[in-house]
Amino acid sequence: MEPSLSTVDPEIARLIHEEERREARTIRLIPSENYASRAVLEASGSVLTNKYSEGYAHKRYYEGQQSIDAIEELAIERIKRLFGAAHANVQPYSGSPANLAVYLAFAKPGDVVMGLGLPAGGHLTHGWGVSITGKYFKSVAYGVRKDDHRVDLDEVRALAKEHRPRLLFCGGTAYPRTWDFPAFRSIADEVGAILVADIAHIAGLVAGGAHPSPVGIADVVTSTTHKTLRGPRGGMIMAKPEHAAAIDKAVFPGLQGGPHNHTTAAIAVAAQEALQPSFKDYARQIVANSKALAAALIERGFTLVSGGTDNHMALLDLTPQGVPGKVAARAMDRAGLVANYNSVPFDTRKPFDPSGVRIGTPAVTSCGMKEPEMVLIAEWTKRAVDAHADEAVLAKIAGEVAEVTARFPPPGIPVG
Ligand code: DSN
Repeated sequence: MEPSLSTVDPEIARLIHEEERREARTIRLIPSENYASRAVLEASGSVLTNKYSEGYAHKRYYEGQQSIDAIEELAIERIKRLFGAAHANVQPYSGSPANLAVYLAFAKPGDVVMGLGLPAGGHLTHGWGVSITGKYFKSVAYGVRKDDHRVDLDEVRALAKEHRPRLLFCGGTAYPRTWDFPAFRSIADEVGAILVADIAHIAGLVAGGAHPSPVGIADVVTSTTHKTLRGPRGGMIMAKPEHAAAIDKAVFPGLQGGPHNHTTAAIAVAAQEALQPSFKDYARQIVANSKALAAALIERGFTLVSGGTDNHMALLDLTPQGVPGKVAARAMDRAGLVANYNSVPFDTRKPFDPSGVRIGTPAVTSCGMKEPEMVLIAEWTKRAVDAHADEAVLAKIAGEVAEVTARFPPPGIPVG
């Protein structure tokens, strides 16, 4: 019998076990995180990690693909069925490589690209300056309105007409409101741009019918697979039929080598889970929880960017509390509430020391928490932010959190 991990490498085994306990005993509020199921974790930790498979099913550069071809075809077929997509590529290593493949498929260095600016809730790979996408392409960022923090479609249209982008991105990482994909389609058509919807954050909501779908509207839809979709860490691209060949060529051989077959299998499993009727209930409950949490926070005096949420996340602007986002997020962490500090639109502080904290409900919903628990989370958040320098209060909250999380064990984790 081969020695187990705890025999071969007790240090790593211990750290993994500690992480299991941390994940089980704290409240996971980072909106881009979730708990993958045991089935997803099993596929992800399988022998498929041993295999090289450059190419696509039945057109590989290595032999021995009997299982791999079938697995990749299943993953593609399920993703297409889940989203109603004409074409799917499940090989991107994650969301950023998926977006980079889109640049490679349609744009040349120096071309104009447009996306929501990072400070307004956009993603680095939508053309932000420090990313390769902002260095190799001429990036024009649109923002959100100062009064309601919504994307200003008039501004998007005016900028698009002025700069004629090759790629127009919609989607973001800290945008708590619904995306109007048909409106972006009409702007893209007016200026001849390729419309790219990055649904990394909301893929599970789209799959479950809790957010409108851009599939069939956008030319290309990119996503990660591990956020609201609850799969393994991975990426995917869906495209209209006329763009299928360009996307596939850009992913391989354009950008990547061999696909991560263990991830492909786990994406297939996650898609199978998301195709079950219960996933619609899950997606709906994520949004119901998010709205309940937002309302309970507002009741407790917090200011929310845009005044609330339509989706799985909310962004707290802690300027009125006079507590920097980083100080608040670290105090919350010590209290067992794991969130991340984040810039808010028009932030007067720097990105590494911003005014906001970003929270979300995909993970707590995976644990079975509902509206009553959202009120508890809001109350703990208030107490933790108020007592950010009081270790005794933070420890007391962490104890209360552990008592409640014991009643809501997360999927995929063998310890309580
Ligand atoms: N890092 C992801 C997030 O937390 O939103 C986006 O890439």
